[in-house]
Amino acid sequence: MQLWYAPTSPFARKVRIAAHELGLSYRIGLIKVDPWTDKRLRDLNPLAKVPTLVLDDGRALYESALICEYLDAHAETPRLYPASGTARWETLLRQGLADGAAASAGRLFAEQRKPDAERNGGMEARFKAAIDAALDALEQDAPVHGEPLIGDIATAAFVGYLDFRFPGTGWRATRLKLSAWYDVFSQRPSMKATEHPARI
Ligand SMILES: N[C@@H](CCC(=O)N[C@@H](CS)C(=O)NCC(=O)O)C(=O)O
Repeated sequence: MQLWYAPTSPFARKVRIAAHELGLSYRIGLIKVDPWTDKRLRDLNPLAKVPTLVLDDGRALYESALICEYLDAHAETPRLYPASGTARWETLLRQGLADGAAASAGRLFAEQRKPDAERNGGMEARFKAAIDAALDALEQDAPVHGEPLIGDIATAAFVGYLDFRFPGTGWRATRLKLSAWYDVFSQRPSMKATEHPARI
């Protein structure tokens, strides 16, 4: 399998963390691309987004949530998704929340890089509100330590992306449980092996 990825993408990182946790990293070759400029990506994925996973038979899968579920289903011991019941819906909801917040963070970063005259203050405020409210919700129902589920991995990818793109924003001050959880989680080999590059 090949994972087309960008080192700055929280969604690609989520997939890489999941692959690592499932013991599947060794089966996945990494193809680094810039999704905005690499023309080959759209032939694999009409949306031209990373992550895109190319299977050994040439079929391509996209959307990080789907790729993670595919990897889990093909792991020796699937374990990122509880089979049924509340635990399943809770972790899927947490994944949805963290993915949505990561998308808002990505859009905020892109907005803030525009020349001042092109920036949209209203949209920036909306992205910030989504990020803040998501952090509050994750603090209210902070992840617990143990074998990580997909919601925990998505949360770590989101928080890691915040630290990467918006260092020093002080989100931790009012989210002590989430912060303490992340400090431990970020020491896992899966997190160390997938760190975002030095700020670019
Ligand atoms: N919902 C998608 C989001 C993927 C995504 O937005 N990836 C960004 C990089 S972080 C991308 O490839 N953007 C290029 C584009 O939007 O054209 C997922 O979970 O995989």
